[in-house]
Amino acid sequence: MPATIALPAELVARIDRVGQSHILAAYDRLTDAERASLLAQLQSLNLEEIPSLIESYVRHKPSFTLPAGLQPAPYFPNNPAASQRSWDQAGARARGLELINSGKVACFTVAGGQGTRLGYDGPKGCYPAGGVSRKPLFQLFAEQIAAWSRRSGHVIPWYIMTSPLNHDATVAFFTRHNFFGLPAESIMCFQQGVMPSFDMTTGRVLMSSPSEIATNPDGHGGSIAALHKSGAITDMKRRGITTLSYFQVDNATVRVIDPAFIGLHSSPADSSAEMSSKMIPKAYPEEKLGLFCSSGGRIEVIEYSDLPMELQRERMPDGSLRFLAGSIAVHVMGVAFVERLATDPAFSLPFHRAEKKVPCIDPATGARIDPAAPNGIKLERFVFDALPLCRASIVYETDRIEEFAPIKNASGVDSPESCTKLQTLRAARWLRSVGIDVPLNDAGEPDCTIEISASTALEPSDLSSARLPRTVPRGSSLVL
Ligand code: UD2
Repeated sequence: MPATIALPAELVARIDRVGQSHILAAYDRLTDAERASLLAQLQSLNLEEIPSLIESYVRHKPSFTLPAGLQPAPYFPNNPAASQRSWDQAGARARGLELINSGKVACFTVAGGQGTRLGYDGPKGCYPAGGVSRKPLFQLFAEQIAAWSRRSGHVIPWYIMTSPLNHDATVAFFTRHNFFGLPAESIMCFQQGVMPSFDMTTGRVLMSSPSEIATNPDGHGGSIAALHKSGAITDMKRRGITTLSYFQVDNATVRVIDPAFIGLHSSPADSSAEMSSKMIPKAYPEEKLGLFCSSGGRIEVIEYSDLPMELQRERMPDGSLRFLAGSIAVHVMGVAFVERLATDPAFSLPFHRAEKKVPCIDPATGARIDPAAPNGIKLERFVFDALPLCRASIVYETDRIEEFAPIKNASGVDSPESCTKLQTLRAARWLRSVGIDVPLNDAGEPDCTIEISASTALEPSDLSSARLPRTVPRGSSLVL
C-alpha cells in the first residue's frame, strides 16, 4: 500500500530555513509508520535553535574563559574538628535525620548515560557490581533505600532518570526483579530529553536511518527540565518531599542518603538549601574529576578538561593540591530550587561539546557509516552548572574509601576490579572498627574479598549489633 502521510508544507519550510533539508531526503520512500515516527521526532526537537547551536558549538569550539578571581571552593572537612573549619557534626546529622524521619527526603539517580566506556550491553544500573554477590548497581542502591525506609518509618521514594536509549530496558529490569523488594509505586522512572547529534565537518544533523535523526541524551543537566516535565516534581510535592539526594548510577558505594550531608545542606546559617555537593580530595592532579571552585562568592564546578593543568598541579606549602576538591557528583537538591529553575522561562544551562563517533547514514545514498574516528558533535548539559544559580551552596568533604567506587571503564582505573577492591577496603575498615581482624597481604591490603550488604549495615556503627564471624579467613570471599 503506498504511503499516505503527506509532509506539512510549513514543516518543509521550517527545515529549509534552518538548513537541514537533507533530513527529508528519503521521505518519499518511507512507509507511513516511518513517516509518522520521523514527524514525531521533528516535533519533539527545537528546530529553530539548530543554526545557533551549529554556529556556537560545531563550527566553533567554545573557548573556556577562566572566571576572574577564581579560588578553590571552601568546604566542610570530613573531620568536623579540623582546625581549617570546625563544624557541628552531631547537629547536622540530627537536622538531616529529622528531614529523613519526617518523610521529606527522596533519592534521585541519573541513569540515562550511554556507558560506552564500560562496553556493557545494557543499562549501567544492571551491571553486576557487588564485589562478591555480583548484585547489580540498582540492587545495591535499592537495599540501602529499603534499609533507610525501615529506619525512618517512611517509604523513601526513588526517582530514576533514564533516556530513550535505556528506559524500556531499565523498567523491564526492575519489573523482572520485583523492584528489589521496594514498593513498585515508590519508584518512578522517567526519561530525559535528547539533542540532535551534528556532523563535525558539515554541521548538518546526522541521520541514524532514513527515518531517524541521530540523537544523544541531553546530559545529566537535562534532569532539571526532565524532573519537571515528567511530573516527578508534582509527585514529590504530593508526597511532601522537599529534598532530593542525587547520585550517579555508576558509584557502587555511594551513600544514597547521608544525614550529615543533608543536615549541612539545610543549615540556614551556611546554605540556601538549594543545591549542595560532596567532594573528595583529588588523588593526583590529572584525576578526571570536576573541581569545586569559587568566584564572585559563587560555587561552581570546572571540568578537569577545562581547568588549566598548571592550576591543577599547584600545591599548597604543606604539599596538598591547591585545587583539591574533586566532584564525585553527589548532591542534595531542594525540590523548590529545581522547580524554580525548571519553570523559569529564562532558565537554561550551557551546552558542553563532545566529539564522538556517531554511527549514521549518508543521507544522499543511504549507505551506513560506522566511523573509525569521531565524526559527530554531541551536546550535553551538566547538572553542576546549576550551582552558581544557588543563593548559597555548601561543599562537604567525604572519604574516597567510604563512598566513591565508580565503575566507568572495563579495566584499570574506575573499573569493576577497582570497585571490588574499594568495597573490600571499606568493609575491612568497618570490621576493624568493631574489633574484627581482617588478614592483610604483604602490601598491607586485605587478603580477602568482603562485601557488607546494606541490610546488615549502612554505617560502621550498625555492625556492633550485627551477627558477624569472629575472624575473616585469609583468601576468603564473604558477603556479610
Ligand atoms: C562525571 C563528572 C566528573 C566526576 C565524575 C565522578 C561530568 C561531566 N563529569 O564524569 O566531574 O564528578 O562523574 O564519577 O559529569 N548521565 C545521564 N544522562 C546523560 C549523561 C549522563 O543520566 O545524558 C548520567 C550517567 O548515567 C551517569 C552520570 O550521569 O550516572 C555520569 O555520566 P558520565 O559518565 O558522562 O560522567 P563522567 O564519568 O565522565
